Amino acid sequence: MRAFYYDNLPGDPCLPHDSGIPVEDSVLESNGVFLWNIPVHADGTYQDVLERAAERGSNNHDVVTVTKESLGDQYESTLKSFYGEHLHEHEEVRYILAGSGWFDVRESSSKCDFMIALAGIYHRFILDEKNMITAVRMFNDDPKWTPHVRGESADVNPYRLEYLKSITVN
Ligand code: KMT
Ligand code: NI
Repeated sequence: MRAFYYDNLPGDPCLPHDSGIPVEDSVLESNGVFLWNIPVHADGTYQDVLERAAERGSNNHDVVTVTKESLGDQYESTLKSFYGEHLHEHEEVRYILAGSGWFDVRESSSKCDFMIALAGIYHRFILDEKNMITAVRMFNDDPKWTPHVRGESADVNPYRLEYLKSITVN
């Protein structure tokens, strides 16, 4: 996984948009984004990833593949909802099994990358030029995917306010 500052230039959002300025892990962590690269076991399982997620309260997971073929009619709308900048009222916990894409806070995620982004962080996601990613999504009890799109109402969402408070250095 490579983390870098977005170049903010117009153009195809699937391209890297790499400003050339890396983001240190400590900066990501102080903003509530945690990254690891944890190999899949030879038999295809990833129990240690699920255990780490469980330590943070995710007791359940599913696997999603984002491609035109796998999503069919839902492809465009799914990508649109991922790419609109949003927050969730829960952590976004993802482990990449195959493919690649961009998480903005802009890390390039690829195989075996494991990411936790705290509740209340604005983020967006887009596929890269290869147009394919398979991710394990970890969650507590039932899946809750509701995106709260950046705006006046999400800006004062209690989870947003709590997140902002948690990253304020005293
Ligand atoms: C989200 O809510 O932003 C996502 O689930 C990103 C995509 S995981 C392939
Ligand atoms: Ni999200």
